[in-house]
Amino acid sequence: MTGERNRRRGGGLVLGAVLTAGLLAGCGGDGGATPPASTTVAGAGTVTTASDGVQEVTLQTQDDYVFTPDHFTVAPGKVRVTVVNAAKQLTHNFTFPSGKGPAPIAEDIPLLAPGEKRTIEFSVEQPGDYQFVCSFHTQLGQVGTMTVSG
Ligand SMILES: [Cu+2]
Repeated sequence: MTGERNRRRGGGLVLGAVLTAGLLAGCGGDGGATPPASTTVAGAGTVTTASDGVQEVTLQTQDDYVFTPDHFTVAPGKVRVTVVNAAKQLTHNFTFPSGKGPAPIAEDIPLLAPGEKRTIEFSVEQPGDYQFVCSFHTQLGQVGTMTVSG
């Protein structure tokens, strides 16, 4: 059981290394690739209230396995989350796994290709910590937390 999980995780890391090697090999004589982090969306993770009263926040993901930021806090009510995939290579998604928060959140982004951005809107009432993940890369640590304040 544990061995199988370790093997799968190892496979993911090897794949990541191959992709990285491919990127490095492909950059030729142009002086090197631009690090993905330099494309961070301005204001990522800052929760603002839109003119329609809905709380808004933008998260980013890229060719590593993280959400930037991986934590944000909202008040109970309507929330609009936009996820920007700044990756050149990796397709991600965004979902709240069932049982990982005080109440279920059914809204998700099933597929987010490189260069895409998508927005979902949902309501939360129950205070607490809601885990969100990219289900493709959960085992590589692509997880985060939305806190609903009390
Ligand atoms: Cu992912």
